[in-house]
Amino acid sequence: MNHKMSQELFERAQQSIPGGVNSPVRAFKSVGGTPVFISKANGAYLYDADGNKYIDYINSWGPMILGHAYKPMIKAIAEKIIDSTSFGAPTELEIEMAELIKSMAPNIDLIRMVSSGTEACMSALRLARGYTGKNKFIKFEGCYHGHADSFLVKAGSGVATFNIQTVPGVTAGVSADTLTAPYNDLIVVEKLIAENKKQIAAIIIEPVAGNMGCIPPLPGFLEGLRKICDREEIVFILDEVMTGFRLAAGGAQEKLKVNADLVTYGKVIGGGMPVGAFGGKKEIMEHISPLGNVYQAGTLSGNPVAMIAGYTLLKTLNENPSIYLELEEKTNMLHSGLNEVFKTSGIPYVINQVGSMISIHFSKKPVVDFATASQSNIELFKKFFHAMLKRGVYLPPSAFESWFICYALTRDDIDFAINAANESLKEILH
Ligand code: HOZ
Repeated sequence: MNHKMSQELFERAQQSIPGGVNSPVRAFKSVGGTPVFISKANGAYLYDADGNKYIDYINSWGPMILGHAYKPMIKAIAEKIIDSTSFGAPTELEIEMAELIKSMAPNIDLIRMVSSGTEACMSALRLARGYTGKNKFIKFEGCYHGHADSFLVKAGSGVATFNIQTVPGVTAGVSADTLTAPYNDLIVVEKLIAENKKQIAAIIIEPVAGNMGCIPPLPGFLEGLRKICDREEIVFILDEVMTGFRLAAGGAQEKLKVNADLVTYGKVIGGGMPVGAFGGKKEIMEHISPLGNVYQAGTLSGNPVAMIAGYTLLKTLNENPSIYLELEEKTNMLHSGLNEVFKTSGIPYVINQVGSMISIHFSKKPVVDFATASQSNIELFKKFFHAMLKRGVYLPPSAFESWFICYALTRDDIDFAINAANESLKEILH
């Protein structure tokens, strides 16, 4: 596969963009080599600047649930954009969007649109603090809730990928209010609560972790957190930036039967446009400005082009529940195919999957938290990543990211990836 144009573009990009990219993980720094520069995508396929075709197992880190350039969405955007790209004033479409989300997801009485998952989580945390009058919060090691200062403690995604222990620029004062526990560990959570009695405003969690590879919650874990939050008057925030509308129409809340006080959404609700949202119980949400004094705002919030993109995607998902069955079926097929291939290789591996989120860790032990994810063989992952890429399978360029399956993926595409994995392993083990 020729990557001449991507190499030239990467050289050029580095002259004017830090590290040549606008978000760190995509730089390929942790896997080595040159990032492929994408020129277009359609359905399950990506095309790079050199004309190479890939089957996409990232899907823009989640939002392309139906695949790229979903035709009704593109048409709706084209029709909407004629009427201007932004008003900074309310529109009827925002109400329709809010009503649609409320009809799909549980526990959303009120919802506020923002422009990214980072903004959504940052605002939800501020709201939890404003509502409870408490400052500290608990997050889980290896979970990533965007790049607001408070969340960059023991964070997953790029922070884990680049093994950044302390993020310069985040003050010790801010970090002191961020308490961390291992994912799936209720005992440590109880300990933190006992040590910080009546000081904890919120517990925030990815209900299925997707920023240290894919890590499912163990049975009883989310339910345990819910009980603790009720007992201690702590706001339970589910970060559904990845899982929302992906695992089910009602996201992880529906799929895993867990109730949140506040929920954050991101890229999915914009169909890949820059959108985020936070919503939840009226009693808490009515503290947000202009109803209450917890201030939060944005000119691009509820942007009409972003709204029509997200609305079209969510409406399709809402009206076609069979999409979720098929997404899961396809992911199960990939899972069992990869299992067969890896089983015979003798390489220690763990495949974690929930619905259409899946990942492989090269590990002997079950991967249940950040410590076990970090103990996996990262060198092997790098080799596997490049061997797959050169065969036309585009995986996340980090062992600390989930793969996302899209509906446009055909059974042939899945077979292709399984065969590519087989050949890749042979190459690596040669
Ligand atoms: N942090 C993002 C996924 N967890 C990756 C962002 C990107 O490079 O687009």
